[in-house]
Amino acid sequence: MCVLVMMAHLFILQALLALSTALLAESSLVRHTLAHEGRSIIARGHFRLARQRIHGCSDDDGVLLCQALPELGDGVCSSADLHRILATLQHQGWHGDKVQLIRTESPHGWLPVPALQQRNTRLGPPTRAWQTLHSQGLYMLDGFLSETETDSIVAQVQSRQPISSEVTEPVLPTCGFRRSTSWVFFGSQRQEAPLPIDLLARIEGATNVGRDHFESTQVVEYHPGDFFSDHYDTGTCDHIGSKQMDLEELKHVKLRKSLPCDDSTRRQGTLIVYLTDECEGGATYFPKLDVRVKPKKGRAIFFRPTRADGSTDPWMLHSAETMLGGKKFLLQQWITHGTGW
Ligand SMILES: O=C(O)CCC(=O)C(=O)O
Repeated sequence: MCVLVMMAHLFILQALLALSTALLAESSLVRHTLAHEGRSIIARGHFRLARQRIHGCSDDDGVLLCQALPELGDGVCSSADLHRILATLQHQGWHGDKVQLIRTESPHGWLPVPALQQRNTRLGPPTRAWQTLHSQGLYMLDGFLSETETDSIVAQVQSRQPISSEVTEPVLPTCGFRRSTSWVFFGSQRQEAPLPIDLLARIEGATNVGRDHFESTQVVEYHPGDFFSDHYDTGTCDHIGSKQMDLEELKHVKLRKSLPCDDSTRRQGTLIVYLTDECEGGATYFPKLDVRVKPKKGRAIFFRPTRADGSTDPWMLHSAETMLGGKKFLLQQWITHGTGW
């Protein structure tokens, strides 16, 4: 009897062992599959110029699969790209649509982001006041500032010293080029004229984010011929750094080891408020959503350039189309995941 009981126990033990080994094998298979899929999803990039070969990438029916390319974030150009784009721009002069020209000249600007996947739409607009322009996360709110407020900002800001950005060498090796004029307001300057005294409180209410995440507030002017080519507003990543690079360093940027772009340095929100409406050209265009927003006094738009983990949302690529005539002023508030300034 005793021997029989012992044999039964042994049998049960063996069966349990076999079952747990099978379960372990299954779960490691699942883990392996997930890791493999994760890698291939992360490594996918969109490539717009057909039949162009890039070292370390293979073409999969129009989608470039790059195992070796690091995920670079905000569209990094090599120095050769930068020089080619600048030469093309200079050759064309300052007339015509430079944004489109740069788009076709800078393939790498499109490479480093993950493939377009449907964004988790649960996030939604920051408050119910916003109208959804695109379900991937672009929102609009008319009347964020009154006409009196927009006119007053535009009239007063011009008596201050602006910062001009000329299209020469970009400060960072991104493919985003711009020409515009900005006025930057830091700290308590944001609660004084020419900005409305309660501006920060209003932005907090509309975006649902506290002011300690706000960067400086900017007013930007575009003269005819000015523009800002495709970019993501994501903020810098470790591999780019916030310092200026000289041309020698630029050459090596693609060879650097990819460092994660964590959420502390990147932007979780962009709020743009248009201060004028009488311009020709000069719309804000989201090429991957094919949505074009025309400036209108007091109109705000909001979108999230990165996801909660700080990774770039490829859908949010956008540009300021070339101003062809008239006047364009806007107010802009960038919002970081970390602490602002
Ligand atoms: O001027 C615009 O319409 C867009 C501005 C913009 O994208 C930016 O300043 O980051």
